[in-house]
Parts: sequence; C-alpha cells; structure tokens
Amino acid sequence: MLTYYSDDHHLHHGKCELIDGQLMPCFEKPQRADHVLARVRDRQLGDVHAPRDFGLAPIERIHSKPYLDFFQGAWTRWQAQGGKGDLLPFTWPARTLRAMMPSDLHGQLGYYSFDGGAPITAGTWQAAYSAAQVALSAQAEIAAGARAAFALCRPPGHHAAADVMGGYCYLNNAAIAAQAFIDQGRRKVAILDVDYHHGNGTQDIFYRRSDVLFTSIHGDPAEEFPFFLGYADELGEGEGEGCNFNYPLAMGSSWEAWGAALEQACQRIAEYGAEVLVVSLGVDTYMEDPISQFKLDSPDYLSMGRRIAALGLPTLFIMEGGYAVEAIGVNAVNVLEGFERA
Ligand code: FKS
Ligand code: ZN
Repeated sequence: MLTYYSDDHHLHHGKCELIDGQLMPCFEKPQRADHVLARVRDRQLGDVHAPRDFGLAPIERIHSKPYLDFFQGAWTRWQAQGGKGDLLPFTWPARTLRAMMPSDLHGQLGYYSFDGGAPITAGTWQAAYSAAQVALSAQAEIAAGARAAFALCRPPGHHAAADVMGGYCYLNNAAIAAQAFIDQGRRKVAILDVDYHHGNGTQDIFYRRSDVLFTSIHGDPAEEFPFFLGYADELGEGEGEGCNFNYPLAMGSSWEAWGAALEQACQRIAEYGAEVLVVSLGVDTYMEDPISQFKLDSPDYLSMGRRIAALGLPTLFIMEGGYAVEAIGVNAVNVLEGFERA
C-alpha cells in the first residue's frame, strides 16, 4: 500500500510536558514518525508519497473557523509579546468558571484546550496543517479505488475536537478524512480507534451523527487519560444514538482481552454496514510503551491487521500514538503487513 508522509512534522518539536509533577521531555517527538518511515522503507511496504495540498476547506468541515484562526496566529502573538518558551496553557474554564472568551492569549489558549499536553511552537501550525493534508491525500487514494493507504501523520489528532486541542493533538486527522469521504458521497463511514487512549475528540465530533460510526478500544478512562470521556455507556445522542461504541479495558490487558474487544468492535462495524473504514492507528498498546499500561506484543499487531482486513472494507490507516520509539515502526508496519497479507 502507499504511504503518505510530509517532512513538515519536524517543524513541531515541543520541549516538555508535565508528568507526575515533573517536567519531562515531550514523549511526542519527531523521531517517532522517523522510525515508522524507516520501517515502511525497510519492509518495502510500498511507495512513499508527499501529500497534495487540499487547502483549508476540508479542515474547516471539522474545526471551527475561530479555533483555526486562533491556532494559526497563536505563535506570532506569543512572539509579539516577547514569549520565550513553548506556548502552553495553564488555566481552563472548568465547571465552576464561565466559558468566556478572554482577550488575553493565555486566556484564549485555555478556552481552546483541555489540557497542558499540546504545546504550540514556531512550526506547530505548519506541521499540523501538513499532517491533515497527509490524511486527506491518503483519503483521496482510497476514494480513487485503492484497498488501503497509510497516512503517516504527526502530530496525531484523535484527542482534538472541533474547537479544542489537547493530548498532543491539534487537528483531528481521522475526523477530517472521514468527513471528506462523506462530502464525496459516501453514506456510512466507520472509525476504529485502536490507540491506547480514548479518542475523545473524534467521538465528540461525530457523537450526534449517524453517518459516521465511532468505535474505540482503550485504557479504562476511570484510570487513564483522557479520564472524562470514553466510558462504555456513551452510545451516541439523537441521530447518532447507537453509532458510538467504547471498549474500555483494564490496565495490564493483553491480546486476549484486546482481541476480544476488537472482535466486538468489528462486529458493530459490519452490522452498521460501513462502506469504508478509517483506523486511528496508535501503537501505544505495546507492552514496552513508556506511558501506557497494555501488554500487546509485536506479533499481536499482525493479528490486528488481519482481523481488520477480514472486514473487507477499503481502509485508511491514520497514525496516532506510540512512544516506545524503536518499536513504533515495527508495530505500526506489522498492522499494515497483517492487513495486506490477509
Ligand atoms: C501520563 C500522562 C499522559 C497525555 C497522553 C496523550 C496521549 C496521546 C495519544 C495520541 F495518539 F494522541 F498521540 N498524558 N501520566 O497517544 O493518544
Ligand atoms: Zn495514545
């Protein structure tokens, strides 16, 4: 299958994140995508193409204009006021406050984010914009008849909602691609989110809609980030009722439990009658992942790919998380090889 990839992801390199009371170097770093690209080439998965530029219109189908304007202009504003390090939020409109739009840069940043895990640096907008174009280019490949394509996106996207960034995510690459399928006339798109963390942004974007089914297997939010969404009783709302399925699993889960959840998610996708599948491909379910608590081993990713292939749907793979840097490439490409060989 073809891989789409842009070097622009190197423009986004946050310095640190707050973990357990300590400032640590960002886990979400450029070498992640470099390792995946190297493995794609080593294994000769297929050609690697640079993305086409579809402009802002398909991104605006998912993200609000004020949010995009804010994100695009934030770094320049920060520089104009003499900002030194990365631009990071430190106050959010939590329950007891009002969701006002302050005029101050940090006030607005708090309004447009849900955590302190998405630093804005000089190149963050360009990197995120290009990642969305990577997703759209791979989407176009499937729309043109390919069975599968791989969007090697970085930064990731599944925590980003219509006007909220967080959890290393700014633009929701998977949602933007799913919406492009709908805008081109597909009626039923399924999303399968296999990242270790719940894709709260993607779920929220499609929660009230029946044209996009969202399914996700992830660490139980009662014990794991993003904590405030991703529970099993979230089934969709209004038109979207019955079009959202979460499979939260206990810490320490291995392929036995994970594969059983995948089986259930795949059955939902088949019942739904999806015409096309978008996979939010995070490989932070790996046993050696430094920030996650599942126990999948490298061969399990081959099984994952095979089961996904058995759905028999045109499938767009979109890179999300994975932090065991050397193993990310092996595990992500194992999913793609398992899919292709099935
Ligand atoms: C650990 C705190 C970790 C942030 C976790 C973000 C996960 C991001 C991701 C994505 F795919 F978006 F990259 N906090 N004590 O892996 O879901
Ligand atoms: Zn994750």
